Amino acid sequence: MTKSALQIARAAYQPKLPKALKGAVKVQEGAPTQSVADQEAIKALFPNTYGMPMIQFVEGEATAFPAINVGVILSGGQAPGGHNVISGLFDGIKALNKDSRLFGFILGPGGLVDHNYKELTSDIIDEYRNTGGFDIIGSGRTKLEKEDQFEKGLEIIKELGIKALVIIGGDDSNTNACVLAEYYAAKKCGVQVIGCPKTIDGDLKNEMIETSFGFDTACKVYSEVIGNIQRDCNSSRKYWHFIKLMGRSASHIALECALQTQPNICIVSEEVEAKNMSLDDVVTYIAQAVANRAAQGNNFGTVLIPEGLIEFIPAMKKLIAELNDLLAEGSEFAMIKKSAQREWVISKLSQENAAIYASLPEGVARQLTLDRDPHGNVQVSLIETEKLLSDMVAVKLAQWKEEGKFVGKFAAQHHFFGYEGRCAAPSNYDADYCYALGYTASMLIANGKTGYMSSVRNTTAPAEEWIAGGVPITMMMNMERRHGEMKPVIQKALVKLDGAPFKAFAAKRDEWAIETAYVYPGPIQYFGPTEVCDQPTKTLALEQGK
Ligand code: FBP
Repeated sequence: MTKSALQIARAAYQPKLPKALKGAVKVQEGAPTQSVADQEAIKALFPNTYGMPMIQFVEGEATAFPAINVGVILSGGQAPGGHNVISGLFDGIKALNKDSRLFGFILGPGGLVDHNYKELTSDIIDEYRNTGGFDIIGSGRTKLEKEDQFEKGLEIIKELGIKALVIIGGDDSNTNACVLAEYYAAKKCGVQVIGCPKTIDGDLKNEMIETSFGFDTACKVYSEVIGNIQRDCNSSRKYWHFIKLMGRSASHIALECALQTQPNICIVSEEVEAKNMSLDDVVTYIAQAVANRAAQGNNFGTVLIPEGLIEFIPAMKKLIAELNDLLAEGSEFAMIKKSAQREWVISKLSQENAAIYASLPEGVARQLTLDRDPHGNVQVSLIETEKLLSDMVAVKLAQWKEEGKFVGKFAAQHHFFGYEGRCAAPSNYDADYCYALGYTASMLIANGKTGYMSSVRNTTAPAEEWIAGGVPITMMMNMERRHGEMKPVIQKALVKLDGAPFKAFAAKRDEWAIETAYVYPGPIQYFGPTEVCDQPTKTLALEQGK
């Protein structure tokens, strides 16, 4: 494979490790834990993995470890740093015993069920160190939740002599990792399951998991491009750029990018929901900012829109919930001719939802009826919210123009940033964090743990001072309604409106809305001074009072 000079230099980068992981470790156990909510229900569902203590690794004395075989799975959407989790895991099990072996299951959890795997040897691992992407083994969204899947997995686990499985995924995948850990523990199969917190969306975090990996790099890539657009927009002064950013549910990415680039407008879905805003309220808010800038002669600007917005507008949320039932498996919708689908949907919805659905532009209405993902979620990345909002803003401004309330011009450009950031080469932060997460997973395995998520904390300090350990996954769970049933799931971390990142944004947004206060962060730097290369996200720094 031909490589660029940067790729060659980057391959040689040695990720930093917390001090405690640099030699032999020992386990320091904390107090027993309990789930964030619904303790009795979670305890009953996870009798073998509930209540385990928090774990921290401290320096210990070298002991001999037998060689172990480990399996690894990448689950869900790509996130920068996945390859470093795997290389950290590989180096960790090799440090314990050089004869340890690592097997990667191909294309996500489905690889375990279908017995599709490959051994990850040192020459393969070396090809992928510090690179973006999940292509070393591929990823997939198969949901591991049924007993027959667990049993099929067990067959190959036994055949390969695998002692532990590491599942690298988001909240849903780690929930499933915990269910699997419980199942194997209950059956006394002798197979451990460890999770690793992944997702660019940044919504798998809590007191013990500071951030999910990939969030840092993805936000830096998007912020670079938003900055470039802002410079373009400030140069030609003729467009409003509507920029949708990934983040299926939470608005962390949009908020972080706003903190990095200071756009004119950033919509935060969690606020829209809390204020019970309608679609028209959101449109009016944007149109007013456009009109205010136009009054100063500035017919240009930037609007950041979180991908999940549509589901947070209370009226739209109700509509989507009814659509989900209507389009559930086996519904007659699939049999209806494409041209008649809209009318069919309108005829089946409740009066209130039918009126909202009928008012939506054709494209968005169709996008809302597309297939759900395997977890039953609307695929919000396919909904062109940025176009929907700019079209509606244009209509409102035209109306205001007639009424003499708008004197400027309005021309829009649309962008969606998501896939371009998910496989970027990891920033130093993600390269180090991921490598440490993988290495920590190997130590959890060596110490016989199961049902734990690898945890690396204190990451706004130098890597030497990072704290590595494990968090029982049951500790992060609560009961939520999914597909009409109450299920144990890891609680999703949405943007907190009383949290420091949102407050920092809210304190400045009125100023950014009227002024041209753009910041142009530039590309991620991998080599150079620490203040340029090793900064965490603003979200994390603010959350940690830095
Ligand atoms: P994960 O939660 O699996 O990490 O994926 C998040 C995400 O990147 C979302 O931001 C986006 O909506 C979704 O994946 C897109 O999924 P797909 O890759 O299946 O199109």
